[in-house]
Amino acid sequence: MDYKNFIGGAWLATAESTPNVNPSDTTDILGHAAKGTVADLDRAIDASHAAAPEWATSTPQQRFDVLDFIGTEILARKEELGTLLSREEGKTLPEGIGEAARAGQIFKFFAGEALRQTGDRLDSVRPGVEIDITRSPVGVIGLITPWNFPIAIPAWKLAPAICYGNTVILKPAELVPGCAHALVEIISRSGLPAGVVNLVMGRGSELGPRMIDSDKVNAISFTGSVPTGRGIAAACGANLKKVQLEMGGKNPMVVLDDADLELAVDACLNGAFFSTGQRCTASSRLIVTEKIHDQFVATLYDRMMALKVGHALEAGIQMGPVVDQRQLEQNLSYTEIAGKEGGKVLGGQQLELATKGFFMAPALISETTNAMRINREEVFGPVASVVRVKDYDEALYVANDTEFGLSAGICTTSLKYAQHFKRNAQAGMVMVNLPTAGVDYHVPFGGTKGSSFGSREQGRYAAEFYTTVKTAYTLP
Ligand code: UN1
Repeated sequence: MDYKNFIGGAWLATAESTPNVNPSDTTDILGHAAKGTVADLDRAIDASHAAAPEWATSTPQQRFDVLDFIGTEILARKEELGTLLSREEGKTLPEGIGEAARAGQIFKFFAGEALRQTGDRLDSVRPGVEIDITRSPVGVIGLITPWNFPIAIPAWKLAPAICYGNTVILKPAELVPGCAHALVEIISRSGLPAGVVNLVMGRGSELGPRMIDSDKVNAISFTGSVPTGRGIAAACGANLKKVQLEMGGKNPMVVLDDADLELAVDACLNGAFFSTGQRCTASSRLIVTEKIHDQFVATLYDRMMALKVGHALEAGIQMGPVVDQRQLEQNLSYTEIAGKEGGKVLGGQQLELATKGFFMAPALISETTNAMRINREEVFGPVASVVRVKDYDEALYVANDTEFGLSAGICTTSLKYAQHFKRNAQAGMVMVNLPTAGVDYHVPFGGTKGSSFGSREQGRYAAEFYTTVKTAYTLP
């Protein structure tokens, strides 16, 4: 399969291409993806720019129809799209299908939102003058998406962009061209005018800066690493370009003595290792109070070792491979560093299975302190560490002692501690007796501190980024 770029309503091949490798079996090449050049991107920017005035004045009905068409087709094809996703990215098939369904639901949500746009009308402080406050589209938006949620994250940027009348250029991660291509192929048949959605695959380091420098691009929404995000924020700041960043996490999960042990172990198992730990919302720091600590670590270790790791498309597999060789090496190097720093490393070895893929056992690192690198830096793999603490107060302190602030969880049966944690955890999302990862599609998503920058994604709050506010005064 050749994945072409989609520019101004036409599918265009490029001179060079990149192979799309299955991380569960590196002999399985799904296809070859276009490697767009700066000239291709410029063409896509021009197409978006040209399409912007027409789409900005489209009716709520037109927007509903397009978004509803896309959502309906994704949901009808969720098994097929989920299979493609799992084959390309490596999350297990149930996870892949679940993510495809989530993408469909996101489009359905924003289809409804297109019909529910409201504004405010106020009286002026001046006699007889009326004020109305409305939201207008931002214009042309560059969307830069990561490999770990190859259909849901493009969906949660594309759907609001379309809903609020913008045009876009989607630049997906090079590791996952198949999902982006499949999604844009559906969009291409949805009735959207040519140029509203453009797909340009290629090198982020080449295309990203051009997108940010172009004065025809009005805003950038990015999900990815902190260093890249910082660079984008600085460049957008210099160009006075609206920017929204979702970056890393080092998400704490606090387990108190009074927690329901089974529930806490389930939440940590899910939060730390599902999707191979490749979620910015993963629970990577398990902060456990003294009395429950040993039993918690022993139970979680048993459950972790029982997880079936293997080919993402094989039935019964609970954890798929790591996405690629570079990420695998990073994970293994972090477990090694944690061991050298004095952590007790359980699991975490590379695995040789029937197919040649990037497999590793999940890793639990106990006896760590929050000062160790393993607790300061994001690994982005199936690696969780445990910090033993005295009591709730120390747990909260350790939970907040990080430069990140995406998601924070607590397992407790105490209403008092749950309530206090909800109020005082420095994170954009707080989970009580639930995994830190795995979020709903109809509510805001985002963090504080180094994890996010700009306004929230998803739910109605997405309007903040994808629109600009206009205040109009009238003397009738
Ligand atoms: C989830 O936990 O359900 O890159 C979503 C990420 C996040 C999405 C997490 N932007 O992992």
